[in-house]
Amino acid sequence: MRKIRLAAVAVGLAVSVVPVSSPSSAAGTAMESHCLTMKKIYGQDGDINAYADTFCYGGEIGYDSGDDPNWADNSGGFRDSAGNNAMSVLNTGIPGKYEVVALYDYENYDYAAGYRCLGVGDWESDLSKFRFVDSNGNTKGPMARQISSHRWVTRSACSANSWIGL
Ligand SMILES: [Ca+2]
Ligand SMILES: [Ca+2]
Repeated sequence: MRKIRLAAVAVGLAVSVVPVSSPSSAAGTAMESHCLTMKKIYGQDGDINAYADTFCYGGEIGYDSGDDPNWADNSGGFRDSAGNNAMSVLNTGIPGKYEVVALYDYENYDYAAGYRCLGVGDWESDLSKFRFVDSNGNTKGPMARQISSHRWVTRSACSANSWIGL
């Protein structure tokens, strides 16, 4: 996957000089567009991606087309310091295959401790705006630097107030 990504980055840089129209005029558009830029570079590669800083900056702390029950262990797409460290997330999943990803405060996909869902092609540029919710829709702890596991799920596994992302 890494090799494919590096090739894609080169393509992305090559086309980045082409002017593109932007639908947004709000302040902070340039910052916000960085997640969109990363999304275009990755394409639909089947991954959930997470970053150490807001707006998909600060280096990618991990990416995974599978599930990872512990972002702080030594296996899977998220390891070691990735645990409790994400400030922004980007879902470059594949429609019909890897679509919705659930992000959890605790390890091992613990809905009771709190989770949030991110749809395919969506991103959330600032997790400090959100708190986790539990299976009953109750508000739980803050999301910023607290994601500890993730799993690909069906839309029906996500309550109406659990969605994040643009
Ligand atoms: Ca892991
Ligand atoms: Ca956590």
